Amino acid sequence: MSGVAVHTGGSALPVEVEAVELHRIAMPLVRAFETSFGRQTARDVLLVRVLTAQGEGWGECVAMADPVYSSEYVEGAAAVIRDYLAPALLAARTVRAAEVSSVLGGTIGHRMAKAALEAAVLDAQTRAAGISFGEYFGAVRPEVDCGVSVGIAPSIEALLDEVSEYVEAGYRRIKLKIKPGRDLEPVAAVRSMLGPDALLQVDANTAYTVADIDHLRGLDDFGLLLIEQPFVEEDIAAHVMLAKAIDTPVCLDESITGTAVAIDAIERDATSIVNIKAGRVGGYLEAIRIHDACLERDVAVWCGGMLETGLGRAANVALAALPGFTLPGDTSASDRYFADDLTESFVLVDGRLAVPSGPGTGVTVRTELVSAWRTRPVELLTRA
Ligand code: NPQ
Ligand code: MG
Repeated sequence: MSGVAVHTGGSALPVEVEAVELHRIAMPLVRAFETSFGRQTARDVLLVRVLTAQGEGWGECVAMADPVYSSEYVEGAAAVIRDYLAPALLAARTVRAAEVSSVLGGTIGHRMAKAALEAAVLDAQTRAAGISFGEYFGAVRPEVDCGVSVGIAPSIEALLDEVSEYVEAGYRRIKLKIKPGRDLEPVAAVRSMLGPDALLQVDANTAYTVADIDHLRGLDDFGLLLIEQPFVEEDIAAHVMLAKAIDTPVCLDESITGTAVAIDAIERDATSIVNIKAGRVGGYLEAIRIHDACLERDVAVWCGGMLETGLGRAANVALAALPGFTLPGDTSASDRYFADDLTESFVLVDGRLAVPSGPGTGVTVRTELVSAWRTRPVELLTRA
C-alpha cells in the first residue's frame, strides 16, 4: 500500500540564509538516566539558529556530549558545522529544506549535525510560509501516543517505583533499558507488576554479542513488543541470527542510518519494526523517507527520542503523527527529563502529546533560558 501524501516538496518558497549561530547550553536532568553505555545527569545541547532574509529558524542537534551512543558528539558536531556545513549552506545562499541534504552532501556522515541545520532551515521556511511541521510532513492525527524510556535502576524496588510513576502519569508504553546482568530479572519484575496487557519493550543499546543469543531467548517469557538494538550498529547479520532464534520482534535503532540501510535490514529480516530518529538519519526529510519505505512494506515504525528539549520534541511529535507511526514513541512529556523546558512545556494528556499547530515547529525558544543556561559563547558564522 502507498499513496500517502507527504508534502516534503511543497509549495514553500526557499529562504536566503544570511548567518548561522551555534548555541551551547546545559540542562540538568530531573533524574540520572543510565543506559548500557553510561549514566547521564545533564543534557549538553547544541542549538542551531539560522538567520534568513525571510526570518529565523531554530534546530536542535541530538548528539550527546560523548561519542557513546554513536560516533557523533557535541563538540564534533559544532566543529563540522563551523568548518564544513555552515560554509556550504551559506555558499548556497538560497535554499529549500528539501535541498539541504544535497547542499551538505560534500561532507560524509555527521548526520546529527546535518539534521540540526536542516531542521533550522525547515523551521525558517515553514514559518515564512505560515505552515506547521505537521502540515509540511503530512501529519494525520492531532496528537500522538506516548511511551517512556526508563533507565537502568540501582535496584528492582527503585525500578518498580519509577515505572509506577510513569504508569500513573498515563504513559501508554514502557521501555526498559537493559544490559548484561540487568535484564531478565528486572523485566520479569516489571511485567508482573504491570500485568500481561501493558505494552512493554526493552533497549540494549548494543550491549550484547551473538554469544548471548541463548540468554536473550529468555526474554520470550515476558510478552515484549520488541527488543531494540542488542548488537553493534554494523552487525546486521547478528540481528538476523537473533530474529531467527527468538519470538520477540527485533527492532533496530543505531543501525538504521538511512533509507537504504533500513530497506536492506528489513529485506534481510534483521528488523521487523523500525525506530526512527531524525537526528540519527540526517534529518526529518530522510526520516520521512524511511517512514514511507516501511509503510510500503507494512513494517511498523515508532519515533525514538534523544532527550530532546521542547524544540526537538515539537518536531518529533509532528513526525510521530505520520500514518506509519503505529506504536507509541519515546516522545515523552517535558517533565520526564527537565524541570523547566526550553520552549512551552509538553504536557501528557491521556497518555498523548498534542502536535503543535503553529507555523514552523510551533514552539518558541525561550531565549532568556538559552542565555541563562549557556555554557560557551555564541558562535556567529557568516559568509566568507
Ligand atoms: C535510545 N534514547 O533509544 C536512546 C538513547 C539515549 C530515550 O532511550 C543523553 C542524550 C542521554 C541522549 C541516553 C532513549 C541519552 C541520550 C540514551 C540518548 O537508544
Ligand atoms: Mg535505542
